[in-house]
Amino acid sequence: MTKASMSHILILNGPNLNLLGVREPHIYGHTTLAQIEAQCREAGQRLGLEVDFRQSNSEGQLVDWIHEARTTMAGIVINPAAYSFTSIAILDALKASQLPIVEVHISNIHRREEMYHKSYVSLAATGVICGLGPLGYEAALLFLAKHLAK
Ligand code: CA2
Repeated sequence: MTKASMSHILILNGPNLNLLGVREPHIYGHTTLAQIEAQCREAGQRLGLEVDFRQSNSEGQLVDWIHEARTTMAGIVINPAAYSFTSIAILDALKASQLPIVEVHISNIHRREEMYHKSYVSLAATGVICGLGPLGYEAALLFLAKHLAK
């Protein structure tokens, strides 16, 4: 890994998160994904991290990006959205990456219906943040900055 990639963080967002701030604000709030990206870029600058922020509605695309991250990134922040509860493919890709991984959910998944309680992705995550709203992404970056500086 080069010196540049040692501070490079991939932030992945799963299906429907492109609708943030537009639909269902009572659950997910009024902040759009573009605003969360801007907050992550700002936090990254403060913390000395380069942030690569992406969203896809496709499971295969997310798996491909995780594979790519194995050799180019120092850590992953992932909000897998609905794939959290269904995707063994994403779980396996994350495990294979051998990178520090923070799973983020904007809402508190444990206060929601039972189908949202068991995330496969958590089995590969270094840590899990949920219910802090968009601030969860910044908290994840803060953790990774400290973890990578060790
Ligand atoms: O709270 C989160 O960040 C979630 O990962 C969001 C997922 C949900 O399946 C997880 O349980 C928790 C859903 C993202 C869908 O986002 C929408 C945004 C606006 C309108 C409709 C869906």
